[in-house]
Amino acid sequence: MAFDAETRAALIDQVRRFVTETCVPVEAQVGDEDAVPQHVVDAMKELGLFGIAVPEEYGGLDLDMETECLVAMELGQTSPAFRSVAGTNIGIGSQALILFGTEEQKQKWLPGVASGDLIASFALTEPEAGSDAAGLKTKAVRDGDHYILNGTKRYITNANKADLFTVMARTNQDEPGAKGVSAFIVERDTPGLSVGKPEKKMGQQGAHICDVIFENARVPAANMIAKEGEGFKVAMSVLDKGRLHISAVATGVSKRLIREMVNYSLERKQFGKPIFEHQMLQALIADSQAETYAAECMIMDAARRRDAGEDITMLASCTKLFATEACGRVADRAVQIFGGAGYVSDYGIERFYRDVRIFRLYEGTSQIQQIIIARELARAAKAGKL
Ligand code: COS
Repeated sequence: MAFDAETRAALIDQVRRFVTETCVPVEAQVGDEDAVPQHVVDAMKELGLFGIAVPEEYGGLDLDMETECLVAMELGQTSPAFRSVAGTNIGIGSQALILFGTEEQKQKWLPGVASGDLIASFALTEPEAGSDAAGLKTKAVRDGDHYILNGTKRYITNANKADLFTVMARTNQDEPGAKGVSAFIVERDTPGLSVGKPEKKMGQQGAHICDVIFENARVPAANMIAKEGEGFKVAMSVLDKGRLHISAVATGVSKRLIREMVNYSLERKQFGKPIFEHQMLQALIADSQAETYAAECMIMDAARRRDAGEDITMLASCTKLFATEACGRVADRAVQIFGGAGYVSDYGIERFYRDVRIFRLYEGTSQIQQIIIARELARAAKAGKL
């Protein structure tokens, strides 16, 4: 839904207040305890954050991509673990259902996804299939009006809280690539589905990733999303949108870190004056601002084009590559400006430094984004459209 400027500004303002008043005060606690407090989750539900991408008729806010990115940029201005609570409902966990689900499937699950009563998760990656997603091995073999799933999914965000999973599995065992893959909605209580223990991670404590294991899990054929053999394309379309969303979250973190750098360097004195007045530090801050502004412009342009119905596969990859790499540089500069204080945990800067590292890995590594960009250029050239 396209929002008028006033309604959109009010929504952004609400999210900003939620971030500063509810999330920021408990950032350190979440980092230490590896859990987001229930009152924060409840506040997110109240704000409707779980359903921002869900169509209105299923109880969501149905934001256009431009507004979703603005919201994600606000949510990024605190520990990314908070965004992750609703992140899979907003993005990769629910998008297959939203984009390709049947009316019946949507009615069954989307209202719960929108309210946050159902947590949706996206299960593509496997122990032997990360960047090469089309090489996935989880099998789905037809048995009457069910499919029997066997295999293991790895590093699945929110798996330990999920009520339903969008699972990509191979339905054609004679076709080893993308064409043999189908997508399913699999409910958590399906017999034969189990979830492993949360992994210990470098950062984003409070957000969890686990294995999801299928041992003869019987999934109704009615839970297939799109047609048999279309699951890989479903996953890639989901990721096109997810990559824009992640770019916005990363850029939100960059904005926060720039604020931290400026405020700290105006206060902290060395050589008889605030360190901000040392031009070498100004350069670090200025580069951070220029790169963050560039990322913001890319995100807004790509989001508007998606809203206008354009294919944004290449733009989403350009944006994710640039925004997440820029965020990594900004976090590194923030540690540099804080000096020793950036390396100890009291100031929270080292936590952000660890938190942002995953942005360059998940939903497609920077190298995968480069491959997609180059391929899309070659495709356009061959079609005479470059
Ligand atoms: N939207 C729709 N369809 C797409 C698509 C997209 N963005 N990208 C690819 N496809 C289609 C292709 O058109 C192709 O279909 P046709 O054969 O009918 O033309 C099919 O999907 C296979 O695509 P492709 O040949 O490009 O697949 P590859 O295995 O060569 O590689 C990459 C695809 C590398 C781009 C893909 O595996 C990828 O994105 N990997 C990273 C996975 C990832 O992000 N994992 C993170 C997990 S979630 S945290």
